[in-house]
Amino acid sequence: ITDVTAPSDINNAQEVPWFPRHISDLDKCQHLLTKFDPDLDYDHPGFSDKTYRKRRTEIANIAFEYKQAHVYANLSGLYNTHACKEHIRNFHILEEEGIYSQHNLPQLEDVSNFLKKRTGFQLRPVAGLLLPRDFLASLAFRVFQCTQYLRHPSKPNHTVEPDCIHELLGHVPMLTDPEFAAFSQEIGLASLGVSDADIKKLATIYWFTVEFGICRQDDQLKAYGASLLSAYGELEFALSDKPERLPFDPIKTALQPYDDQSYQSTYFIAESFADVQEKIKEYAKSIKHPFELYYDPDQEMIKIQNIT
Ligand code: HBI
Ligand code: FE
Repeated sequence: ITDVTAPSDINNAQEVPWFPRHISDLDKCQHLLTKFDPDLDYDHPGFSDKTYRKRRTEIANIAFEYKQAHVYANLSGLYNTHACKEHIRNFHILEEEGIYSQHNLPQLEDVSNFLKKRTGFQLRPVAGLLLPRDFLASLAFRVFQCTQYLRHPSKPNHTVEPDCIHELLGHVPMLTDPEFAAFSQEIGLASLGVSDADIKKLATIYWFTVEFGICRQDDQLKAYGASLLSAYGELEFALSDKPERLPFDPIKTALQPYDDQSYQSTYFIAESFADVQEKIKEYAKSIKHPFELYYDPDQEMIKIQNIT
């Protein structure tokens, strides 16, 4: 298979939204959603807190260390009973290798190097919540856009926007699992060049799997979603008998409305990551793509296979 198509041909040929072709194009995938920005969102818990907002732009880690340790201890105490085995295993490895500990906020580069060796995923710093299209496109390259600030200390157990506790405790241990990494990239690849309506559906699938997914393991329900694994209260709630739980089915899941301000009322159950990956692959085939594409990891480039 050869990559016969110049990017300009693609954009001229039909109405295809721009998408990144080379890993360096992710420089152009940095459009922030302003919705939860503490400088712009009146409801943000840090909106009227000038000191907090200054810190957010300066990314001063040192002052946060105590709070970080508190959240770390609370959450990691729940993992043995509430997290899926892949998360538990990889979290241990991160601690054993000295990358994670309760009293030390790791450097992005150290975590990224660790991940890259394990599954080829790498972290890249991002200033806040990205547009779903940009965020999903990164996953196609096995790049995870990682925030570097911490949640406001007045609300240590929950945050509506991503913060580095969410990324490091929730996402990174899961991206260390090969099957999970493959399924994350699958969602990313499925998102390239598709319509806004299809992006919305894929973002919803991402929401109910990578963020809020629950899976069955040894006849028990365990969390694998990063938003559950980084939110002390919701992790317990999600596995209790209170919320509604449905089997993961991409066609139905993609249409499920959700609330991004508080606990979910519905969660979707996966039989395994391999199963989710297969179902997403299948689902991706039903999305209208202008051409087939795949990722070439050697050149860090998306290759187009044909244009119909
Ligand atoms: N942006 N920085 C960042 N981190 C995320 O985890 C994230 C995002 N934008 C959108 C998003 N997650 C998802 O919830 C989906 O909309 C893709
Ligand atoms: Fe997330």
